[in-house]
Amino acid sequence: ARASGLKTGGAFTPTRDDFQRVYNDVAEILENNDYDNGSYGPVVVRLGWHASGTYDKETKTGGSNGATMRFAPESEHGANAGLKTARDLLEGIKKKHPWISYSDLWTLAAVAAIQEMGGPKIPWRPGRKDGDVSACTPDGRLPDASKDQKHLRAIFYRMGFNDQEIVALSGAHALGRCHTDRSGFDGPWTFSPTMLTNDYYKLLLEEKWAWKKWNGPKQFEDVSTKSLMMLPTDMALIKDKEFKKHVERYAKDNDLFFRDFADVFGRLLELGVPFEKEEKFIFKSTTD
Ligand code: ZEM
Repeated sequence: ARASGLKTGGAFTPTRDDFQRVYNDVAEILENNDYDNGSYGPVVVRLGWHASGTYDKETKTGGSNGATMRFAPESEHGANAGLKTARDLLEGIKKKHPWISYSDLWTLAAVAAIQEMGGPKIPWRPGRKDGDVSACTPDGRLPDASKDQKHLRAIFYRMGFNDQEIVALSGAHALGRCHTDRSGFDGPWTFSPTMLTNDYYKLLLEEKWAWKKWNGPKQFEDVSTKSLMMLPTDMALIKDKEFKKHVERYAKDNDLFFRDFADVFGRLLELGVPFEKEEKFIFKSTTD
């Protein structure tokens, strides 16, 4: 007999072990030397964030429930350019575990990516249900990197987050890079884009940043190596006094960053989801 979820008349009640199996399968396909810096982890984190960050607390629309990025027009929104890579990658996992909803899968995969890239444990719970095209959110709910702190606050306050939480979430830019064929911007934020660390905050404070001279969208480069980048919205975190306070706290204390990031990223992935159960799972990482 199986130790976990029972199959009775087609209905399947997955257990913690079943979700851990999904985690393990995601963890196994993240590393790939033919892709970017050798890992799909960053783009999978971005998928989980963009699936969730559409939430509007006033109308209670958007959020990770529904996985509406599967459908146009949401899949075609400029902010989601390149995320097909992550959705297609996870399609193989969905085929192997057809009982999981896309919305649970995308958020669980983001949790797996954070943990496998050396980040903190992110408590996660199942219960998201997939929606249809009618639940697609209007364009413009995700942040625009060319803007300033006022825009950041408008976007993230709409989701229900405060200044400290905006700064904590932004630490995810330790991971991955910008692609000219996706956002138009170019380059990574840190020297170790497949490891979650507080380097994003340290580099923001310690490097000298200047406008990059090129034909692309306005972005910053580090003066000393010219190999790293910051978006205008990243620089807003040190231009704004309230934000900068938190950048300084996280630059000094990686444990504090990990604690706050785990808490706020976990809640981001739950925005707008009418969960029936309270219990959260903490997945074993492959390195545990
Ligand atoms: Zn990002 N992000 N983001 N972000 N992001 C990019 C890439 C990544 C903003 C943004 O415009 C961009 C958060 C917040 C914000 C990640 C995670 C999280 C890119 C580059 C842009 C332009 C896309 C490309 O060209 O491929 C803005 C304006 C934000 C407002 C604060 C939050 C919150 C995140 C998670 C918690 C990650 C992991 C990437 C790297 C993706 C990759 O493919 O490498």
